[in-house]
Amino acid sequence: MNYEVRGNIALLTLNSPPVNGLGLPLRQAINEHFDKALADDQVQALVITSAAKLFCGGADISEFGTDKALAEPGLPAVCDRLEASPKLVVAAINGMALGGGCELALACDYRFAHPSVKVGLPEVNLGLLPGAGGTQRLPRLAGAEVAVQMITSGAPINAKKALDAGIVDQLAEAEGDFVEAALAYTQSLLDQNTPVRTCAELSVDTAELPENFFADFRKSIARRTRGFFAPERCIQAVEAAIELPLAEGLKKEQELFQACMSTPQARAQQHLFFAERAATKIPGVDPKTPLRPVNKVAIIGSGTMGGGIAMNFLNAGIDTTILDLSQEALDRGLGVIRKNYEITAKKGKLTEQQVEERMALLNATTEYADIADVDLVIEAVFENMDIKKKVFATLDEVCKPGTILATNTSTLDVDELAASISRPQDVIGLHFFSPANVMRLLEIVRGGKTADDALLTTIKMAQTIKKVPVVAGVCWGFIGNRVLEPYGREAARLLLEGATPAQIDKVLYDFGLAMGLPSMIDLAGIDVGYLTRQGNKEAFYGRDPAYTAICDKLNELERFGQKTGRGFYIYEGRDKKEDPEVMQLAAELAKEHGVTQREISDQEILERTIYMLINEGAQVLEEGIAYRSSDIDTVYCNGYGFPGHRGGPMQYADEIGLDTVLAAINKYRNELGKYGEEWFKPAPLLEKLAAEGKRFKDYAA
Ligand code: T1G
Repeated sequence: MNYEVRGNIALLTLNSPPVNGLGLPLRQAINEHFDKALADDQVQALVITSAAKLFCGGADISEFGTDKALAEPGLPAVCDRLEASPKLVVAAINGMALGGGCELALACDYRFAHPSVKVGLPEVNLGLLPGAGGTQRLPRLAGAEVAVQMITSGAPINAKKALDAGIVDQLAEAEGDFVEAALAYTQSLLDQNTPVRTCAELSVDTAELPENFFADFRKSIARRTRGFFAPERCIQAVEAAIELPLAEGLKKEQELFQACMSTPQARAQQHLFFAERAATKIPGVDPKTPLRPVNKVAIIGSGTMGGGIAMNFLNAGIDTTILDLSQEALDRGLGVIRKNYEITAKKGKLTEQQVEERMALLNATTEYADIADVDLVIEAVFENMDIKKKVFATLDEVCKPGTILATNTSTLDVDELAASISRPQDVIGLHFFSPANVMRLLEIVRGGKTADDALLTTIKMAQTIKKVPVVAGVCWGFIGNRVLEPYGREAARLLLEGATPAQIDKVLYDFGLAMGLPSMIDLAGIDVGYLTRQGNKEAFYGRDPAYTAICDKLNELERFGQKTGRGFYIYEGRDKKEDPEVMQLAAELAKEHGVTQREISDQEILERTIYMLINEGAQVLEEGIAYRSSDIDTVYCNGYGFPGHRGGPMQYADEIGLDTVLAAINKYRNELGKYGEEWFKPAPLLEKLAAEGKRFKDYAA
């Protein structure tokens, strides 16, 4: 932290890379320099700003769970001291102010901000609530509605909105020296004998608060926050700001904060915060490796995936060319892209001008010669190896040296594709998830010969297009679909053994998944699953014909799911209902395959589906397909609807104990006869770590 006195203003500059995290050292520094300014008679006011591009990223999350987080001065005490200052304190918000960083600013008397900044309280994304006065000061400055929306969504707001809401008092000019402007603003407050202004003197203005506001607000977020512990406590804290004087409200906030901090959910969500960032670090690869440029991109295939992939690059302002075999296909594909943008614009999330800007970056061609000079090509053609090899052979001939050649395959062998051309070092898998312009996850499949710079370039590219990259090795299904497979197998098997689709769906929905497996298969298409299985017959049919029986039968009956109105369920409009025919079918298939039907408990359904998913995750980890267990969690929480409040399958296993998972797997191995012996083999790594009393997160290959 830097300290200097300019005239009669003390300038305190936060300078603790990477994000001015308010860990113990910085909290101590703020206190020390604050005391220094108070003791200096020349100093009449203080300005707090940052030397970094952002103002402050909040409390130091890496301190949570350690003594440092509780060591004095705690962040609440630092904020309370700023608020009680007898000398004027101005927060000069030069960049992003999040969490405790925003609370630090709220504890100052006035807030001066650069027009480009954003302020927010994202603690709810970490399973917490603002714990340094944010839930008490923000409602007093901006009102309960703005406050409860910001605190439960965790979404930052821009400087103009913050000014309108009363969070920021004055915006700087966009150009010019921001610190000088902040000092001049502060001097003007002094010249006007502006008094200190503490939130303790303010009460929450509820005059405009609609009747039943909080009850209605709770209903409005119920679906999005289903299963999460923190959002309700956020609301209770804001209600306390209305009902209690500041000092008591701050106490209530601390109680609620500690209640959140001690939950497995908080551990899970903080785990995911670091997991997402850890996934961009590749063992053995120098992060300073120079990257290849990605200024121009081409997408081969203008279908649903190709169009969705293209939109990601258009949104990032990158020149994008879509190539397809016919002008008709191109016209259809481009029409879908424009329509998608127009729908987004109708929702107010894009302006007409922004739509046109995006469309202006989009080129279309049927000629490979037109994409000779692009930096990255992503093929999104039919999921067939021969077709993909033909595309790659042409790209190999046409594209300039150094162009990264990516396949969007979801299961095919990237190494086989790479070996079919002259430059395997340029080949990589970029597995987008449908809808490709919406889903955050991007599995980056590193081939055996993929060059390090190509790999790091695609990771950076993923972040540029606002995806969450996770690097996977080459195997069937990479990380996501590979680990999903035994989970799907158990759900299908349980149907034969007597569980109903609705029972399985309810167990998994109540666990926190966006939807259970029968519903997910009906949504994705039973015919799609059937086709995928034909591409890997050995894996799906080689060991147990019963395992795919019910899905194959539904496919044969052309019950493809939602798209045909019948699958595991019958669909009438948006309603779905159980179909006795499906249970009858399951009973007949069970008889045919010698499977005994019985009453199955919810707990067995949960354990057999989730634990076998975890078991496969352990295999993937041991094989090095995933570098770390948290990569598997990042995949599952960003691409497969695994509940964020559980932190992902591997974090969940670590939380309940690997011995618990292992004991259950061994139980089913013994209880399920031949099927159990065949399929419930514990992964060696799971057995090893459980025996050592360790967690998956303790494992590094
Ligand atoms: N604590 C510790 N480390 C942090 C951090 C934080 N708050 N924020 C970022 N990092 C690390 C991150 O792990 C990465 O490390 C590096 O900094 C760069 O981050 C009492 C309790 C600020 C918008 O939730 O949203 O305040 O991987 O890659 O893209 O009420 O970081 O390089 O080793 O994300 O420029 C609330 C979390 C905390 C904000 C910058 N604050 N951070 O994005 O960089 S709880 C947050 C972010 C709290 C109080 C409560 C983003 C960013 P490494 P990055 P970026």
